[in-house]
Amino acid sequence: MPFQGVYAECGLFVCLEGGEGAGKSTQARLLARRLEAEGHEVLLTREPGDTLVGARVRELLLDPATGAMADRTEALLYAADKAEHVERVVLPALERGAVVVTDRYVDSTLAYQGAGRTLDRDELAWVARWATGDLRPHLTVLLDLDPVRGMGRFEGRDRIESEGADFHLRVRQEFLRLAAADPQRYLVVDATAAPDAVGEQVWSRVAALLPERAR
Ligand code: Z5A
Repeated sequence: MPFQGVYAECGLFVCLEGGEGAGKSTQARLLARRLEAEGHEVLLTREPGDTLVGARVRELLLDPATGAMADRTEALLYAADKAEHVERVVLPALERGAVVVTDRYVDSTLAYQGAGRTLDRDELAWVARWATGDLRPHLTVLLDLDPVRGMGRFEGRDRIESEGADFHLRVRQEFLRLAAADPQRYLVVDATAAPDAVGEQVWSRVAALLPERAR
């Protein structure tokens, strides 16, 4: 069954995507602060792990102690986290008219489990769409950064960060491919710029969506 994409009728759903160290959490916080200062109700959230079930799934997925896991198991665990996240956190906030800012969403699955693990793109998209009821962000901000540079921004490696350079290059290319396929729903930002400069670009695009979506 093909999915068409569901866009919430109230609230505004914004997603930040990108590789490791691209600055997603930094930008999500900056955006949330600015939205709150403008008087909007904001829900700042992330995948995986922002529900009780999701927190346990996150531990399984990212703890190096988990060791090897079949690629399909990994994909299904991320999908389970998404199902819980959308139903319990994202949708209720959108229904209240809030602005939901999520640090990662479905594109991360297409990039990491699809391009990274080389699972079939269409099958994976189907699973992720099914898990989320095909709820799509009004805007996805892709913070684009060379993975070598991103990795250099922090210490310590989880299960996925420990993958090789080729894996992370494929992930970057898939994010860029997804953004290029739907420019109206994406903003691609060069994440080598200073955080405030990146934040300004994000803000000008999000602000343009606010009057129609979440006032
Ligand atoms: N994953 C998946 O495979 N499939 C899925 O469906 C989903 C996720 C949803 C989650 O990891 C992992 O799960 C992730 C993808 C996978 N794995 N990998 N690899 P996570 O939640 O632990 O972390 P992350 O999402 O990868 O984010 P991160 O690596 O922690 O980085 P970030 O949020 O993009 O960056 P940050 O924390 O804002 O900044 C990192 C550092 O850079 C920090 O010191 C900042 O001060 C600095 N920074 C930030 N912005 C800048 C700029 N502009 N210039 C210079 N320095 C900066």
